[in-house]
Parts: sequence; C-alpha cells; structure tokens
Amino acid sequence: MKKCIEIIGAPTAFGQRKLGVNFGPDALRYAGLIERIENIGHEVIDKGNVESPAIDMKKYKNEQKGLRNLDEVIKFSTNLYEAVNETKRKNNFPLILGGDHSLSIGSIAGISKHYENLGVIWYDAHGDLNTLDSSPSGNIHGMPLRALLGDGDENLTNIGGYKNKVKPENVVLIGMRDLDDGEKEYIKEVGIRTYTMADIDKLGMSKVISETIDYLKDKTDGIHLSLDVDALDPVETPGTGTTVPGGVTYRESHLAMEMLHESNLIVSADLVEVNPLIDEYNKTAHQAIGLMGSFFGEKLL
Ligand code: 6HN
Ligand code: MN
Ligand code: MN
Ligand code: MN
Repeated sequence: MKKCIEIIGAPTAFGQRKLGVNFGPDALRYAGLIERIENIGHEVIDKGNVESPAIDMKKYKNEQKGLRNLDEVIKFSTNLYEAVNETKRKNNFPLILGGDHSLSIGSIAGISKHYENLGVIWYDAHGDLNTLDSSPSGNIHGMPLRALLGDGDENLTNIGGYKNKVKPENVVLIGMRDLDDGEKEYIKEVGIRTYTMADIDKLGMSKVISETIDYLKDKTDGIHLSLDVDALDPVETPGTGTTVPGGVTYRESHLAMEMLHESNLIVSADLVEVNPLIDEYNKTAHQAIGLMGSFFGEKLL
C-alpha cells in the first residue's frame, strides 16, 4: 500500500553531550534516504528541519546541575510536537529523523494526541526510562520514554498540553542490554513487556516480533516505532553516542523491520541517535537507510 511519508528533521543534540548528532537528519538525507523510500513507490515530502534553539558552546560543554539543557529541550520538543501534529492531522506518516532520543518527547506527543491507545515499540540498547533521580548522567535522552509515561519534569511530561501519552501496558522494549537500577525497578513495578538481548538470543527475532505484534495489536489503535540505532551492535552502527557491545545484528533488524511492515499496524516512526561526526564515513546512516527500506516494504523480487 502506497503511503505519503513526511520526513521531519529533528536536529537536536541537547539530550546528551556529543555534538554531531544534530547533523543526523542531513547525514541520513545525504546517504539517500528519500530516494530509497520513493523507489519503493511511496510519496515522500521532506518538511526540512524543525527549528532548534542555538547551541551556546560554553554552556553545552560545561558541567550542568540537574537536567542538562532543560530549557532547550522544552523549546525543541514543543516545536517538534507542532510539526508532527500537523503531519498527523493531514493523515500522513511522520518519519522523524534525529537527533538524540530526547526528541521522542516531542514526536510522540504529536502522535499520541491522535490515538486513544498508542502502542510504542522502543528498539534500543537502553530503556530511556530514567528520571533525574535515577539518571547516572542528567542527560534527557535517557528519560524520554519515562516522561511519555508521565514521570519527570512537568514541562517535559506536559509537552503538547497533555500528560500520560503512553500507557505502560502498550509499550514493548526490544534490544535491552544497558538498564540503570532505577529503570529495572520501574520496568518490574509497572510491568513493561521487555525483550532483552538474552531473550532475543533464545527466542530469535522472528518470535520476538510476532509476540510483540500479538501483544499490541488488539489493545492499541496504532503503533509507533522508536528506533535508536544503538540497538544494533556497534560493529554495524558505530556512529552513535552511547554504544553498548553485544547488540542486535543488521540482519535481525531487517527481519524485525520486514515483519513490522507486514503487520500494517505502524503509523509513525523515529530514527534516532545517528551521529556522523563519530561515524566511519557515514556508515551508520547507510545502515539505517537499509533498515528503512525493509520498514517501508522494499522487496528484492
Ligand atoms: N539513549 N541510561 C543512560 C543514561 O544516561 O540515562 C544512557 C542513556 C542512553 C540514551 O539510548 O538514547
Ligand atoms: Mn534511546
Ligand atoms: Mn540507546
Ligand atoms: Mn548505563
């Protein structure tokens, strides 16, 4: 089925400390993302990049107390919320290009407004379920999913003018291998469906995705994919700020994307944490684009 996909660049680096992730959207464009999706037969509209507050280098590089770059993250999230909301109002498919993972606070705020029960697949090495108290870093890219579930700084939980964008029973975590203690406790406390790397090894990706789809399909009215490229093994996607060894392979990820495409349940996606400044000749963007091919229904024959 032909889709109208709106590309929304989200050039933010305020959620962490490695500059260059703000160039992720252009790295993905220059590696050929749009042509790749158009060649499948979809219509693609590139909305360009969302406006971002300027980076004050001194402030950015310095130690900060509390939530790093909070004001900038709030402003950026609000801008992104508005852009994504507009795309959904037109009933187009938003593909949000990061940028660090804090952007999901804004993107999912713009999507969830249009659903009673949005499902979220968080494909990542990390849970991104910290609050300031449990965070080892103060980096907001380690907190977006928790903010979307309703906990954290009020400004972040209320982007878009409403709270509790997602329900814990509508979330599935895939690829987990680096969780902070507070995140582990929270996952158990509220009961979030989680596939760790050990689970993926044991079950195989095919079973992981078919279980995920079965788990979400009846209770949700649309599913958002949040794809952090650090879910993959750093050998496959080295150009990202918080690599963790022992990740998902490129082929397993293709299978996951193909199965999600076939499910026909996905309504939006974030592709985040591509950092061309710490990459090997834009390899990570190229790998990510390969995955987007499968995600949007590319077939060899
Ligand atoms: N990401 N759990 C660590 C932290 O600082 O909170 C790492 C977060 C990584 C964030 O995957 O987008
Ligand atoms: Mn992440
Ligand atoms: Mn991650
Ligand atoms: Mn950690």
